Amino acid sequence: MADHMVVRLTACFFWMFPLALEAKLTYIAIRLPLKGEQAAPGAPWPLPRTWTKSTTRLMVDPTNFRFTSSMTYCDIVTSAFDRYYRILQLEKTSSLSGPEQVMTSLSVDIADKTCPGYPDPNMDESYNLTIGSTSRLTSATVWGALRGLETFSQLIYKEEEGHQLFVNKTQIIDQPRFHYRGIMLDTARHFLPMPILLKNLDAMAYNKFNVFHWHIVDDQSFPYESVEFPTLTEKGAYGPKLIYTQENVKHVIDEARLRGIRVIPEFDTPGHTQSWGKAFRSLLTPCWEDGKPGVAKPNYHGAYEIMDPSRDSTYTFMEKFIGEVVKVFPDQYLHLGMDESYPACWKSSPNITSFMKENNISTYVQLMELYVTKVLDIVERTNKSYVIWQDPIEDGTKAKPDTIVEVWRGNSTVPWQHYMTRIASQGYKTILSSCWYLNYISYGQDWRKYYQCEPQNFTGSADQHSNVIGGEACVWAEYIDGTNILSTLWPRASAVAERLWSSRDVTDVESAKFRLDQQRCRMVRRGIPAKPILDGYCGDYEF
Ligand code: CP6
Repeated sequence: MADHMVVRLTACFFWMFPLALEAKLTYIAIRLPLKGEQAAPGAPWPLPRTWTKSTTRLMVDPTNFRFTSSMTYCDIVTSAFDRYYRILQLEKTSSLSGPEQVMTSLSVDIADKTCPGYPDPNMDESYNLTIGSTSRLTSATVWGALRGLETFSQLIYKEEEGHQLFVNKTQIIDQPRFHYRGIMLDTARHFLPMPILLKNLDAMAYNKFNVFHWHIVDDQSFPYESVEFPTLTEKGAYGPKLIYTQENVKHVIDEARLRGIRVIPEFDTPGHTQSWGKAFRSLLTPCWEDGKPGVAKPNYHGAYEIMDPSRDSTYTFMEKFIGEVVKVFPDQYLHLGMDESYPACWKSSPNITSFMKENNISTYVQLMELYVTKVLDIVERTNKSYVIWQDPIEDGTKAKPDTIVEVWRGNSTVPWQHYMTRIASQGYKTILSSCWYLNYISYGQDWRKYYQCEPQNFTGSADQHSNVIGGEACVWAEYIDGTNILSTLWPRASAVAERLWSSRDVTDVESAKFRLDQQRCRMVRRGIPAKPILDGYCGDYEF
C-alpha cells in the first residue's frame, strides 16, 4: 500500500483519497482553490478505464528522451513521435538533478504491423501503458498507440516552482466507451481559416476525439471547391479566397489521419441549400405567391431554399456531385443532413402540387421520403454509408436500416430522451448531439451540464441503448469565426470527450473540475486558446 495505490477512478471517494496524500495545500483564501492545490499533477483527461499509480516518480529529460518502435516505417507512428517530442520540449527545464531514476525511453509495441490508410468506424483504440524501470506502450493497432502516446504525454508534469519534469510509475489499461466521438464545425455561416481547422485537429487529439464532422456548406455559403461544378464555389462562396481548395481538403484529411481522426463531410440537402442555388437556381423550388414564382414567404428563409424533388435533373446533379465527394473524402460515411426541410415552398408551388398528383403522393412526408430514398440510393450505389439528422425519421420517413441517425432536437418541454427512445426503438444506430450544442454560451461553468449529459440515459431496452454509438459536440457558426471558435469549443468540448471515452460511472463533477482545469492549462501550453473554467492560473504561463 505504501508504494502502490490503485486509483480506480470511478467514485469520488477513491479519487479524493490519494489526492489528499499527494496534494500540497498551501493556503485557501476566499476564492476557489489555486492550481495544484487539489489535483495531483499529471492527471490524464479523459480518464482512463483503469489507472494504477505509484508515488514513486522518475525524472524525464526532454532533450534525450526517445520513443522506440519497430514500426518507424509508418508515417502515423513517426509523425506522432515528432509531435510528442515537440510537446515535451515545450516545458522549460534545467538539467537533471535528484535521486530519482531517469526515464530514457518508451518502447512502443504495436501488434498489427500494417501501416493503415485511414482511420475507420471500428478501429481498435485500446492500449496498455506501463511506466516503471522499463516503460512500455502496447496496443493492437497504431490508433491505440496514438491514444496511448497522448495519455503518456499527459502523465508528465513539472513540479510547481520547479524546473524538472517527472512521471510517476504508472499502469494504465484503457479503451474508449463509444466508437464515435465527434466534433462538428460549421464552415458555412462564417469561413474558418485552415490554420484554425488544423489547430482544432490538434485539440481533438489532446482529448481523444476521433471524428471531425465537417458541416462544410449551407444556405449562407458554399466554400467547398467542387471539381465537377466549379460555379457552385465561384458563386456560392463568400469570396474567392474564402474557400477550401481540393488541396486544403486533402491537407485536413491527411492531418486528421495522422491523429486517428476520421473526416465526415456533410452536404446538407434538401433544405439548407440556398448557396447551391446561386449557381443552379433550377435545383431549388421557387416559393409561389399570387401566381408568381420566386417570392419570399414571411418568416421563411427566402424565395428559393429547398431543393426541387420533382425534377429528374435534381437527382442527376446529386449523382454527379456525390460521385465527386465520395472520391475526395475517404471515410466510409457521408453526412447527408436532411434536417429542417420546411415544406412551405413545396406547398406553394403548383409544379410540386401537380407532380404529387401524377405520382399519387398525398403528403409532404411522402414527398420527402421520395427525395430521401432516391438520395440514399445514390449514395448506396457508391458503396458508402451515411449519417442523417433525425428530422426525416421523426416525420415518419423510413430510411435504410443501416442509417445512422443524429439526434439534435430536445428542449425543456420535449427532452432529447423522448426522441432517442423513439428513434432507437425503430432499430437505427444513433449519435447524440442535443445536449452538446456548444454554440450556446452562458456565464459560469456550463461544462458541468455537458459533463452530466449521459447518452444512454433514456427509456429503452439494452439493445436500444447499445445502438447509441456515440455523440458529438456541435458548433454552429452564426456567431462564430476564427476569432472565437477555439475558445468557444475548448475546454467545454473536453467535458464531452470524457463522457464519450471514460466509463459510464465517471460522473463526479467536483473531482473532474481539477483535472479539467489541468487539461485546459495543458491545451494552453500547447497553443490552443482554451478558456478558463475556474479562477486561478496556469503555472508559469501568463495571458
Ligand atoms: N444549420 C443546419 C443549423 C441548425 C441545423 N442544421 C441548427 C438548428 C437549431 C439550432 C442550432 C443549429 N443552424 N444546417 C440543425 C441540425 Cl438551436
